[in-house]
Amino acid sequence: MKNTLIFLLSIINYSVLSSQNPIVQTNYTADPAPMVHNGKVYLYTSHDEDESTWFTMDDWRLYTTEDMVNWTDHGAILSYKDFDWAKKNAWAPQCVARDGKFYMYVPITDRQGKNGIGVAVGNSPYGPFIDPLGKPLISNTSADIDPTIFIDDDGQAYMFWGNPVCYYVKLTEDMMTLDGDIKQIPNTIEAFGKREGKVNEQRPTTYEEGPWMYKRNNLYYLFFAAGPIPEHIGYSTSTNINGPWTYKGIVMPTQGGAFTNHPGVIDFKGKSYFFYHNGALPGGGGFTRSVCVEELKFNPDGSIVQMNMTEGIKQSLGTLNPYVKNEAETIAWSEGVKSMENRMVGNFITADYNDAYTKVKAVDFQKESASKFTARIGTTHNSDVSMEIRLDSKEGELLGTIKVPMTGGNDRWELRTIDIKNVSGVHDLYFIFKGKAASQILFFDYWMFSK
Ligand code: FUB
Repeated sequence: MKNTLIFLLSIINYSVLSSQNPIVQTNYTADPAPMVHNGKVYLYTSHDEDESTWFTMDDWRLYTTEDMVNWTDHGAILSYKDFDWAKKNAWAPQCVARDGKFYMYVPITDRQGKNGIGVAVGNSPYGPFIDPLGKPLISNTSADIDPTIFIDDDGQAYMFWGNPVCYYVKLTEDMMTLDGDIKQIPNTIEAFGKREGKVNEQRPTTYEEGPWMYKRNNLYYLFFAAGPIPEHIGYSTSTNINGPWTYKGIVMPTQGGAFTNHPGVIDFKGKSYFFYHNGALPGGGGFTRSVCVEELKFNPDGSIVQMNMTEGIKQSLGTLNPYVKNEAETIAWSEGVKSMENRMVGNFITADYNDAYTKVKAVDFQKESASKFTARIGTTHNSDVSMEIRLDSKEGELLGTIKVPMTGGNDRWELRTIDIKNVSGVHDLYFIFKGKAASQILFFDYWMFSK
């Protein structure tokens, strides 16, 4: 009995410590829109401002990964302010690649207070993106939010969107022109299932908002945020992108402390992944949401194995090379850390309290030992500020401690190199930030090891 208890406690302890969801801890993020491009996942998100009590959302952020556990923060890559006609509400986006260009489709409220969908174009998935139309691509009704773009195997592009009904339209190859009339998927019980709870004339089915189009084995899957509020995620399928659609059930039930949810689905390195959001971070809730990811599994008949919100993907799909420059904002897990950006160094992180930390997973030091560690770092505080480098846990083996130089601002940085205890093999790496200040203890831009 005692042994069983110890075993169970060790599992619980391990699983709490190894949680990977939410995948971004340095900002509140929502409405995940993953895109796979050249062996990398580009995750575009909307962004809830800290302490938000409404959908206060000004910009869209980008995170990337090659291993599904270490995510690099690329900061805000587009703002509603980049659209001359926009007033507010940088809501659920999606970016797609076509012929070497990247198209960001975004819902925005215009200066007349009308909802619409804009498109911004970039030559790189990191931006910059510009608005070539200078006006919304779609602006018909208040339902015009939450675009999902899908390019079919024959090259035909489609946009689906809407709340409380789902519209769709073909796009021409330039991705910025409507090709034909806007249609609406009939909002029938057959297509979207019967809504539970109070009868609502406007919303008779479970379809609410946030559609995401996906295709597998010639079957089209329409994922969507489903009502009543608080939302769950449902899905419908069709053998034809023009329908008819058949409601197939729940992908993820209502969970996680946010009253909205939003699906995003990709195939990556032989697996399928389902992105969503909840309110799981400290201070989190309906207007301070966080993006999470689960592996998406299918039954042999193509139906989806319903899933719960869990601690996420724990197994890295690769290893990280410590002998090249690694960004401090490449993080598998962190506590007490915020990401920031400026012109001088781009994206970097700051620690908001003593013992705040970041963790990077599956770092491969190889057989030969690393013996030196270098970081670009700085602080505005005169008192003792340092950064510990530890292995495998926050209390794990101490490789070394860097005394952080008083540079005087996050526009002034120093490169510091220290000797460390020799290390080889594959390890999780922890950076633990020490200092007495009440916030912004230090600034940390990048790190690398050498032999
Ligand atoms: O994030 C703002 C809005 O909340 C989105 O557009 C909806 O899908 C819901 O998540």
